[in-house]
Amino acid sequence: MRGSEKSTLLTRRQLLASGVALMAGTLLPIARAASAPELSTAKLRLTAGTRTLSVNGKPARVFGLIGPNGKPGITLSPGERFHVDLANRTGTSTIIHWHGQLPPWTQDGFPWPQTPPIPAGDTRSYDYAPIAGTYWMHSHQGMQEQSLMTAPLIVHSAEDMRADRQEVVLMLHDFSFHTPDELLAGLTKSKGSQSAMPKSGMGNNMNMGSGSMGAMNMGSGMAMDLNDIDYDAFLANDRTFADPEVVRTESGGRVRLRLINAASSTQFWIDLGALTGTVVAVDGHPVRPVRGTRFLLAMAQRLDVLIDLPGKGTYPIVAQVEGKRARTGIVLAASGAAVSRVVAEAEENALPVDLSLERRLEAVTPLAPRAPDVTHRVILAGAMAPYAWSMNGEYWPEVTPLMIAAGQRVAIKMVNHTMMAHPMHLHGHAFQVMALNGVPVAGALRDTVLVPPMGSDGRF
Ligand SMILES: [Cu+2]
Repeated sequence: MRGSEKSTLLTRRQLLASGVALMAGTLLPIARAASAPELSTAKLRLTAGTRTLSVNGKPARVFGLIGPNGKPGITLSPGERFHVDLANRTGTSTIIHWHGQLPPWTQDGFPWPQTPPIPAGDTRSYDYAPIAGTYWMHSHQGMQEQSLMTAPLIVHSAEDMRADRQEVVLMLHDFSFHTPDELLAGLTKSKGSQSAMPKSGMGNNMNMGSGSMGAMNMGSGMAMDLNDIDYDAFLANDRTFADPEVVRTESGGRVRLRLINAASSTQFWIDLGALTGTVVAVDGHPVRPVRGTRFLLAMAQRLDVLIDLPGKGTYPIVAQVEGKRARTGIVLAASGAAVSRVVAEAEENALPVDLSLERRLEAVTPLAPRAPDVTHRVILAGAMAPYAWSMNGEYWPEVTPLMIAAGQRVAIKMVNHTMMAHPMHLHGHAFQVMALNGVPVAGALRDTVLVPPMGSDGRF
C-alpha cells in the first residue's frame, strides 16, 4: 500500500515533512524543587586526560574523564551536590558539558565567550544540585568528543537505593583509528564542500551525520541517509564484542541497566535477546513502564531498563548500529555460568531509526497542562553536498536567537527537511514531547529527541 501511495504522498511530505513538537518552560523549577535540599558535600576530583585503549588488538590513544575512584565518570549519592574540581591534564584546552543537567549557565560547559575553555593544566570548580538519573558528560571543545572525551554521570535517588537492584552502566561509542579531523576532511572534501563547517544539531560541535549510504525505508518507500563514516569499531564500556565486558550478576539477577549513547555519529538498536526489559526512564526522567526487547537509542539519549534475569545463564546485551550488521555490547552472566564468544556481527542489517519507542513513552510527571505562550518553528535543512546544515535557513554561528521569557510556556516544533535523522537537544532545559508528526502524545520528559527525516519514521 505504501508503494502505491508514494507519488501522491510526495506533496504531503514536502508540506508536512516530519515533525516533533515539544514544550519546555516550567520544568526547570520543578526539577530544582525535586532535588534534595542543599547539603554540603565533599568536593570530588574529575581529571580530563588521555589514556590508551586496546581496540581490535591495536593500541588507541584517546581522551578520558576519570573520576575520584579511578574509573570513568562520576556517581553521586542521593542528595549529593555536583561539587567537582575538574583538572585539565589533556595537554590542550577543553570544556566539559554535563549533558541534560541544569546547572547555572556559567557551569553548563558550552563554549561561549562568557564561558571560555579550560586551558591545559588549569582546574575549574563546579557546584550545583543535580537531577537524579542517568546522565553523561562530554567535551564541547572541537572534536574531542569523537576521541572519547565522554563519561557517565549517574545521580542516584533514594528510590534507587531502596530498589535493591544491581546497577549496570553501558556506555556506547563509535571509534576510528583516523583522527576526527581526518574523518571530517573525508566527509567535506569528498562531498565537494569548501567552506561550511558542519552545523551541529547536537551541540556537539560535530555532527557527522550521514549521507553517502542511502537506505530504503521499507515503510515509506523514501530513500533515507544513514551512517556515512566507516568506523573501525563500536565500543561498549570501551570494549568490543571481541573482548566484551562480562558483568557477573548478583543472586536474584535483578538489574537496572543504564544505557548511554555517547557516540558521535551512530544510532543504536538495543537488543536484549532472550531477555525482556522494562524501560522506566529516558534521559534520566521517569516514564511509565514500557516492556520490550528492542529499543532505539539515538545519539546522546539514555535509557534505564529494569531486567530480571530468568535463569543462571549468560545474556548478551547487544547494541546494533542502525542500518548495519555491526554491533557491540556487554554480557550479563550469572556467577559460575560459562561465557561463550559473541559473534561480532548480526546476521542482518538493523533497520533505520524510527519513533516506535517514542510513541509509547509517557512521562510519570508531565508538565502541568497549559497552552503555550509562544510557539517557535525550527526547520532543519541541509545536505551532505556541500556538507552544511542549517536551522531556519541560518548557519552556525550566524544565527538569530529564539527569544523567550522566564516563566513562559514555550512550544517548539522541529521540522526535518533533510534526508537524515537528527537528534535535537536543548541546553538548560528539559522538555516534554507533545506531538509526533502532528499526532498529539503525552510524551516523555527528555533532553534529547530524535527528529527523523522526511516521512521516514513510518506512520503506523
Ligand atoms: Cu546538553
